[in-house]
Amino acid sequence: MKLYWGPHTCAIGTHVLLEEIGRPYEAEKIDVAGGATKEPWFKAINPKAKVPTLVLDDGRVLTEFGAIAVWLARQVPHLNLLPTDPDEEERALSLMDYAVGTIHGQAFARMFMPEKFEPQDPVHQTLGLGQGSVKKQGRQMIEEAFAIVDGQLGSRQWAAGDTFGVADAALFYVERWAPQVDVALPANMAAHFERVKARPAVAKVMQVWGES
Ligand SMILES: N[C@@H](CCC(=O)N[C@@H](CS)C(=O)NCC(=O)O)C(=O)O
Repeated sequence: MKLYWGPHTCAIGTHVLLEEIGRPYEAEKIDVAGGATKEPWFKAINPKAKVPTLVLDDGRVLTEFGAIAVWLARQVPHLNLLPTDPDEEERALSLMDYAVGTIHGQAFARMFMPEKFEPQDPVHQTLGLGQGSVKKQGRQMIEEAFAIVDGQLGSRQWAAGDTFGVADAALFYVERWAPQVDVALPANMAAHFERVKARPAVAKVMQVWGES
């Protein structure tokens, strides 16, 4: 298996899951911020031009954080990365989808790429008129979403079930972005973030990413 990743991206959650499952893999760093995902060679692999992109040994290409996470979890059922209990499984998928689709895709995206959310007419585009309000909205969405996740985590060690799993990897990558936008993690999320970081697999990945 080969994971394409770029610094500061959500692909760290996938990298963590790969490290956790203990199967052989390669990880190739690409310059996402510099536009590497838009280059023809990368789009030939993943036309969506995004990381995480996971290429399997038989050449199949897996995309989308949640889909890759579930696929990886199913390779190693004994690790319980996705709970088998239907209620806990729903909880894991719900939290993961909220982290990926709403917290990342809606809220952080407004902070990181406000130009994609502001009106596309030449006046707004030239003067950047809408960016301030887009960022403000993004911050508010992050704070509201963090409060919801914090309440759902409560005193639980892990997002769902009794062990680390796919939802923890998703929460970890959005928790890690909080300082970049100067938003404080609420107490339960802050404790969760430290718990995830303390895992040997996570420490190893963070070292590779130059974040330890
Ligand atoms: N829906 C995708 C989102 C992935 C995504 O947004 N990746 C970002 C990095 S965090 C990316 O590759 N951006 C490159 C670009 O847009 O040029 C998923 O869940 O995997």
